[in-house]
Amino acid sequence: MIIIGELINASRKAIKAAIEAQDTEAIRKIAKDQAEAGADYIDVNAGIFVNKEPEYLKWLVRTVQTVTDKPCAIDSPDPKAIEAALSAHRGTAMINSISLEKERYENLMPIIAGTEMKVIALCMSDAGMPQTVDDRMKIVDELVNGLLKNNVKLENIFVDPLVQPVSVDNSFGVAFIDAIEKIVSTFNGIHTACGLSNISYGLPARKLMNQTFMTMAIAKGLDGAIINPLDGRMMANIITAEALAGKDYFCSSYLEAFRAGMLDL
Ligand code: THG
Repeated sequence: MIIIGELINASRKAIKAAIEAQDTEAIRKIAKDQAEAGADYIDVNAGIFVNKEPEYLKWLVRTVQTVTDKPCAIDSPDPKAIEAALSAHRGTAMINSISLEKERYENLMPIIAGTEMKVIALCMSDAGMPQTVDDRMKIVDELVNGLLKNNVKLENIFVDPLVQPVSVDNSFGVAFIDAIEKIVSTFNGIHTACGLSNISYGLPARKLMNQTFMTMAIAKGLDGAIINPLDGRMMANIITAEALAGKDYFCSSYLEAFRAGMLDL
């Protein structure tokens, strides 16, 4: 599982305050904690700052990269903010995300075309959020083929079928899971990703629901996720589900995690 640490997101109060105060130490600590807990990418999101998003996103990238070599997932719908953040980024970043929304697609594609960057392809179009598996697959086909035509390698694409709250419609969990299954069987070698915690929005005991949903999604082929890597139970769940799904040769990661004390919860 490719883990994208979600904690540096300005929609969280502590992060908003740290960005406003330009508190380098606070950001460094959260970046380091997530990297040490197993994050492969550090998501950075300053989306609540309307005019200052490019400046703040660039500052976040700089600050994160003073404490870890893990690349950033640059989380913004705005190509200008993404470009600003990329100008400060060392190594191969992940773009979070391109979508089929016309303006976003047209402005972001030239930035990504022909590069080795990783890119999350979010299942969203100008028609809004998809609901069924078919809605999602129409968007995925167009988006993935567009990226391939622009010389983005299949293995650098992470399709995000968009998790929506099961409290809103009880079919949303299954629609997402079925979309994962369809995406990995249609495009051999592609990756998938999602902001998983949306599933439990509006319900209690969210951590439990997020962990259980993760297990179900791994069974269908999910191999990337934007999560809180400091949630030890979530990390233990991922390691266990991957072993059970046949993704862990000789259960070696499972055994290693056990020896490291990560499974004694
Ligand atoms: N897909 C993609 N990118 C995404 C999302 C997605 N980026 C943003 C989001 N969704 C995933 N990131 C987060 C980051 C933080 C939190 C949730 C999702 C979070 N939420 C707390 C909660 O939900 O209770 C509240 C905030 C707080 O702690 O104060 O922490 O779907 N491609």
